[in-house]
Amino acid sequence: MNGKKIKIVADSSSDVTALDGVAFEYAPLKIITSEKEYVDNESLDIEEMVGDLENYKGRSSTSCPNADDWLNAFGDAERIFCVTITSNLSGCYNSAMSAKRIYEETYPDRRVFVLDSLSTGPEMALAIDKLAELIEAGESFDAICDRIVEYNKKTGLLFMLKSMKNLANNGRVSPLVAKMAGLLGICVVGKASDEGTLEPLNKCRGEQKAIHTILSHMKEMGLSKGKVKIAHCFSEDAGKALKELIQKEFAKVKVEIYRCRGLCSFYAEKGGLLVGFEKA
Ligand code: X90
Repeated sequence: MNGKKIKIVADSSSDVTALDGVAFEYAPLKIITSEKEYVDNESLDIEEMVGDLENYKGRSSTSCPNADDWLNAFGDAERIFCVTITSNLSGCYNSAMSAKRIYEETYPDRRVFVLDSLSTGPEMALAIDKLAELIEAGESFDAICDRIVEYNKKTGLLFMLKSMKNLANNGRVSPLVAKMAGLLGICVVGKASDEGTLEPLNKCRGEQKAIHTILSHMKEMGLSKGKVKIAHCFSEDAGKALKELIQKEFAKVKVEIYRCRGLCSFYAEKGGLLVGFEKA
């Protein structure tokens, strides 16, 4: 790819807004109520949005970028690696594939690869970091496509949720599952399934129990070294507690904590944690 303009592009559910060393652009999703439309970009005041939504009783939903939005994010890059939220819960992947077809037809010497992460948030962020690493190492376009597909199979996403109201209202989990999370003091721990759906695993009484449960799932799935990314929705303390637990047992694991941006905040809701990790 020597001399070619290379770019990584993702939808805003990855919570990544910029990268060092490699060109990056994101296509924002939108959070919509009858009163307001929130665009998930850097101008979004997430605290204000979460506060508004807490008091708002009407219907709320989200919408994914369309092909034009993706084309804007592609810009004029010649080699594009695009990462999307799971195609099983969102239209992002489909619209990115439409954009890829249009882009490659319009510019026959340019290429776009779209990775369906089958996940979201911090697991997408891990894939984005890996892409940047492979690009900086000077790997070829085709080699990077193969490597990122393999890498994505070796990463996982676990989560802890205190409310699943917005997920249920938008048909992303069954109302029955959402009911468990609605109970006072109950945290639902779950994972992104291999098919890219939301799979509840445990009902935990209290945050401490939930964090320990997340750690034991990570161990079962082969955590030992490598990277962990924790995205929290106003639950930094829980995130830090999990970070400490991990580092006490696995000194070699690098753990990063940050706040969810708009889309993940809407669905994870206050008190939610998303944990992306490398399995083995
Ligand atoms: O296209 C759209 O409108 C976006 C729909 C996204 C729906 C799901 C977002 C989930 C965000 C919640 C916990 C993690 C679940 C992971 C499942 C793969 C975060």
